[in-house]
Amino acid sequence: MLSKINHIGVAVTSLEEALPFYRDSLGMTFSGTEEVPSQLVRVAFLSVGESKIELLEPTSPESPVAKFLEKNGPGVHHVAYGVEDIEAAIASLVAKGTRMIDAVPRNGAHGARIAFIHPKSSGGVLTELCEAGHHSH
Ligand code: CMX
Repeated sequence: MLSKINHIGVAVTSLEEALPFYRDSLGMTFSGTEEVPSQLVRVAFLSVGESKIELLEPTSPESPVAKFLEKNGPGVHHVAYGVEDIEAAIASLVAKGTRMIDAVPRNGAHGARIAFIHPKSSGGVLTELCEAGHHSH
């Protein structure tokens, strides 16, 4: 069902403050920032080989990432797996009793379609399914 780890999401208070470590100290390839209004975040993608890190900055106090930062401070926020067919993946998980945050996919960065599994159903690890868009990461 899963093709690979698509990216790892990292919650930050400021993209500008977090970027130099990943881009300059670690030397990862920075591919720009994008606002994802449906998730109330601004994201930056950095790649190393075929793996990616997604830095997440909240754009509103209502953002799930703002709540996460309040509770935990900056750090690893979610793991995203690539899927070929997100509706089929959701249906399969629901059939196995998994609690989805998104039973219907929503739009993520880079034209991807995404759906989150509730951390209560995945041992405390917020888990994302990610079906790549045409011009996607
Ligand atoms: N990882 C693990 N657990 C998490 C979590 C995270 N990133 N975020 C929240 N939780 C846990 C909380 O610790 C809390 O656990 P307890 O009940 O044991 O205390 C529980 O989930 C509920 O958290 P909450 O702070 O009360 O917040 P909400 O219920 O309002 O929301 C969640 C929780 C997971 C439903 C919400 O954060 C969500 O919908 N997340 C998915 C969307 C998202 O994060 N989008 C940003 C990413 C954008 C992108 O990649 O494009």
